[in-house]
Amino acid sequence: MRNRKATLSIVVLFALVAVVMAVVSVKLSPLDQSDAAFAVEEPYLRSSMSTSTTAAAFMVLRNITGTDDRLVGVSSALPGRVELHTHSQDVNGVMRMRAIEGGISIPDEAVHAFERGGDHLMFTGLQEPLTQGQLVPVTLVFERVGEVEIIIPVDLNR
Ligand SMILES: [Cu+2]
Repeated sequence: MRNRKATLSIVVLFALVAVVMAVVSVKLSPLDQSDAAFAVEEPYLRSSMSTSTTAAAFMVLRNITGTDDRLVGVSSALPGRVELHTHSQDVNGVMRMRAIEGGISIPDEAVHAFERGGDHLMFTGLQEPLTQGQLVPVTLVFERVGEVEIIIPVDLNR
C-alpha cells in the first residue's frame, strides 16, 4: 500500500509540472486556421480544513484568443456546485464573498488573476476531503470560445 502511494505521488508530481503552464487551445470555428487559446497559469485548488465541504481555486487566465471574451460559467467533475465568486466589503467594512453576476470580461491580451482575497472559483457541497496532488477537471465556459477544459491540481499547502 505504501509503495503504491509513493508511485502515485511521483505520477502526480509529473502531472503537476505538466499543468502548471498549460495552454488550452480551442477552435473558434471549423473555418479557423489558427488555434485560439487561453493560457492558464499556476492553477491550484485548496480548502482551508480537511473537513471542509467548500474549496476555492485560483489561477491566472490570459486571453490570447485574438478577441475579447467573457468568462460566464464554470463546472467541475467534483460533486456539488462551482461558482464565480469575488470578495467585497460590506457596509461594516467586513470582507465577504459573493457570486459574480454577469461573468468576468477578459479583453484580448488581458490577464485576469483569480487570487486569495479577490476573485476565485468557489466549490461548495464537496462530499469528500480534497487530497494533496489530486487533479480536478474543470470546465470554464466563455461567451465566445465556449467550453475550455482545464485541470486544476489540489495544493493544500498554498
Ligand atoms: Cu467564495
